Amino acid sequence: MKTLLDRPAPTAAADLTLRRGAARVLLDNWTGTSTVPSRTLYPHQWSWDSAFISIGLRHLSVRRAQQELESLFAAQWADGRIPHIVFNPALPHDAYFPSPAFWRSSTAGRTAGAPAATETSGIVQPPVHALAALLVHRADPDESRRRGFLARVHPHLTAWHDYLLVHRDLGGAGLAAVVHPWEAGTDNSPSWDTALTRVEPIAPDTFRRADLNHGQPTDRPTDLDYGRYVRLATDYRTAGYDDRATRFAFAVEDPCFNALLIASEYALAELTAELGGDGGHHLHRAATLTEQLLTRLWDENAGLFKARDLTSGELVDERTISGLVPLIVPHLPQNAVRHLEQALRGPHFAAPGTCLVPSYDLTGHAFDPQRYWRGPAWFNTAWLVHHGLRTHGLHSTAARLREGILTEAARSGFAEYIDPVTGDARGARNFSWTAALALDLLSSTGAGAGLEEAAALREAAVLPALRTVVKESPA
Ligand code: 9WN
Repeated sequence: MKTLLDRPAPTAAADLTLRRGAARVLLDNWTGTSTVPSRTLYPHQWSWDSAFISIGLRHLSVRRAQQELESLFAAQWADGRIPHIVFNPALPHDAYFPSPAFWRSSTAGRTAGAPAATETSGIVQPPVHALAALLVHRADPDESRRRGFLARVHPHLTAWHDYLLVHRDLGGAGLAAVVHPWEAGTDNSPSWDTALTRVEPIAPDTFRRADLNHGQPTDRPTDLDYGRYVRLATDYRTAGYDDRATRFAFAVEDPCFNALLIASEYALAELTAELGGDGGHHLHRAATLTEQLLTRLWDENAGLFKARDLTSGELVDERTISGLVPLIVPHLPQNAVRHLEQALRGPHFAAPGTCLVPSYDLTGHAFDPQRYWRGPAWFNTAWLVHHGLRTHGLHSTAARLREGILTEAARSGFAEYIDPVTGDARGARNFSWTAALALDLLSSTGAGAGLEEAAALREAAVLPALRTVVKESPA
């Protein structure tokens, strides 16, 4: 079993190889308008994937990073929701399940404002988008201003946040609720197990999973999980994806989702100010959300955040990565920051064989190092924790995590996730956000790359060559 001390010190040559490999994944997974998470397992456009991808892509082509976000926003519903999948009409219907024929967004979602000419899912994913837009802007503010990027994305981002804060405040306290495990992004987390027992699964012979054509059954959710996922989505569709009309069998306030909303509200305040407006409204919302996050989801005894099940009204008694991601919230009380850093170093999350953060408590009753979101370590959540550690000035822990992310991205072939104990690659390979976020960390010392870092990067020898491959056309 490897430890951090066994790792060779990173060399410039190793970094260059990794940078090239990451860029290659992003180039290969580009469809012409956006990037698929994986050519095999996830062949359409996913919402929070595109946000993470744009954060890496900005180092390769700012224009392409802008397009990544804008192609997603083009599929936004009139009620403000940004769908979790935008389907590529050129692919056969059985390329992914649930397919457009299942969601039927353009017909079943018409009243809720689904686009008429694009097929999408009807649910959402965590709101990383404003944060991503800010980072894309910062990569080259002159180019961003010249192309009017912020002015175009700003209305989409405000409508998106308004949707979450108005339609999804199902608990009535101001936090946004998720109504399907896929909305949390941590789909198969043990945090959802109890809530899902209340959901009557649809019989497995009534639908055909596509994920098992490409993924190992031991890495993926079970048929019973799928039966429940399909039931929840079917019920939402039957109610026209109307948040007021649906009787949600699953409704949860998730700390990761809401922490990302807070970070994105801060980003939106900055974007608003950059456009000459007053960002005060967004700062106020971020502060109120932070207060509610602490009041409703902080567990002082456990020293981390937990999800709140809105049906039982109780906190879900599981320690998951979602409870650590709120480190990205800028104005957390010092006590919470201290507890979260301790949790990262303690027995529940300090993985013995890798430096990434497991998705679930290593000592937890449901821990499974292979099955997705029930133990494996993911690169996007590690990047978010890294961002949070830097936000709070915890630079040495952040540096350790950064090295872990880069080492494991290289070793795993840009895997979707890894076994936190052995470091073995799991899920898809050549996975876009793994490549994008590795590229981001290679390209900057932190998530909020400043101007100097972006400029230094543009001069780096490898990127002009890669730009030729990208073949940017003049705007
Ligand atoms: C369902 C695309 C997505 C990620 C999610 C991850 C997984 C989909 C699936 O893949 O979910 O949305 O089919 O399992 O859990 O976080 O966005 O990469």
